Amino acid sequence: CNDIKSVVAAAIPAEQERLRNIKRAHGTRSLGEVTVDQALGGMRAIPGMLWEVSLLDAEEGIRLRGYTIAELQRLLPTVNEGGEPMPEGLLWLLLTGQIPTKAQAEAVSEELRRRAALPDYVKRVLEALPADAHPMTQFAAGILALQPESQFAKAYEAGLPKSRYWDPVLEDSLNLIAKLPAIAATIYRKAFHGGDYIEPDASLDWAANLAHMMGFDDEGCREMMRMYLTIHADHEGGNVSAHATHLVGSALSDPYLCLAAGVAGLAGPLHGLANQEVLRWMFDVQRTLGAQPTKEQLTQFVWDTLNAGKVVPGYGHAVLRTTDPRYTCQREFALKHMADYPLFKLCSDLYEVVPAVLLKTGKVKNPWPNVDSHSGVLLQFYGIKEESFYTVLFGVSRALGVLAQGVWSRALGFPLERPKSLTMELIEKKFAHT
Ligand code: NMX
Ligand code: MLT
Repeated sequence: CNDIKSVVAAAIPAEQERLRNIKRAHGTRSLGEVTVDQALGGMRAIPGMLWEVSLLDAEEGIRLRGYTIAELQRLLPTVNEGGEPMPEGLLWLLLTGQIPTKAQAEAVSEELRRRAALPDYVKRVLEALPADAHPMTQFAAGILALQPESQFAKAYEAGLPKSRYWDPVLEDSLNLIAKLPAIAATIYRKAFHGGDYIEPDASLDWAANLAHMMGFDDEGCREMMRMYLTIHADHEGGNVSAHATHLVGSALSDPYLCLAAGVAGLAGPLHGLANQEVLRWMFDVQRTLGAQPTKEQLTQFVWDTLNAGKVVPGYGHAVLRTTDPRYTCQREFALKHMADYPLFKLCSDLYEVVPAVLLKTGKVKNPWPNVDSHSGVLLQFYGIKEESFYTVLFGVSRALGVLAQGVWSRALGFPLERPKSLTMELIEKKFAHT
């Protein structure tokens, strides 16, 4: 069957039964204790929610529905033989739990093309914003402006029973994912090409159409975009964008409201905006040290950044304790397609220099590069030069993971999320006599 909705519908009853069994058999068991340090320290490693579509291991990196990035590159359908995976195939996998056939991935492509048109009022909202508003502000506004389209919000108001929530949430999610390339491209063309918009091409897949509407029709750029939109899709549930989307969804806010919240979180410099920050920092390196800095000069530059009280963007991670496999995947792409590109050489040189410096600080838990450390190099190579736009591309991809999980959160009847907060006084009193 090539119809994604039917395949999801067929998978739901068994997963509901599985969750009931887990509750029945293990509901009262402990998943571990929570220390004061964890409560004060951003809740690191506290297991407090279910997230079915991906799982992160500190040493191995992300698995999406059980598959590593390298496995996905081998197993997901591609447009070109031996080429990069289609993000539509990943969406099928995230929603159904099964690796799709090429026909199934193409059916998702078709489904998204059918739903892709952007209402005129959304274009007008985007046009009303100042052209120099940050692209992430425009992206969040564009997503929010689409909210009147929500089928879930209408169905809920009309009294839809809880057992059917997942259906209009899936409809909303597919509609939203379908329209994100048009929102992103509208922002890009408005901000950087004076509002000279490009119509979608009905013969292209989701990622290639995004590149096309932005003004890039080179097949190399399309392949890069397919890879980029696949590898940024999900990073389990605790990262800021996923968690924000999930939290807002738990109040039964519709997918448009949820994704706008997630995207607002992605816009922070410690999260998705780091890809913009990396490029600016690398340009700063080039401006200060010239085109071919030595390793010694780079080392000093990293120390200068730290001594100025700033973070080295693109390095470190809240969970990972190794080089991010999404970094490695992009590095392999660069080695294949742009081995002699000077910015890639700088990126590689920094890989040799930064971890040792971060380790010497004695406080950074993970000195290795994350996904954002590399993505800008690829985008620059294909002519997408405006780094303030990079996080929008991250957001287009991240929608796949967080919205797919949103469908399952409703299908499995997840409750309102409402953890306990504390005050300093409460902690002081609790441990006063121990
Ligand atoms: N440069 C300088 N200092 C760092 C870095 C870095 N790249 N990474 C961690 N530290 C510091 C951190 O600020 C903290 O300092 P302090 O105690 O003075 O507050 C200390 O090292 C311990 O932090 P960790 O426990 O290692 O990291 P944490 O889990 O708190 O934060 C990040 C994780 C990702 C926020 C952090 O590594 C960072 O700020 N990295 C740079 C920004 C970045 O690349 N973000 C993108 C992450 C990926 N993404 O897309 O979201
Ligand atoms: C992500 O992709 O969300 C980032 O690597 C951040 C995280 O996992 O915390």
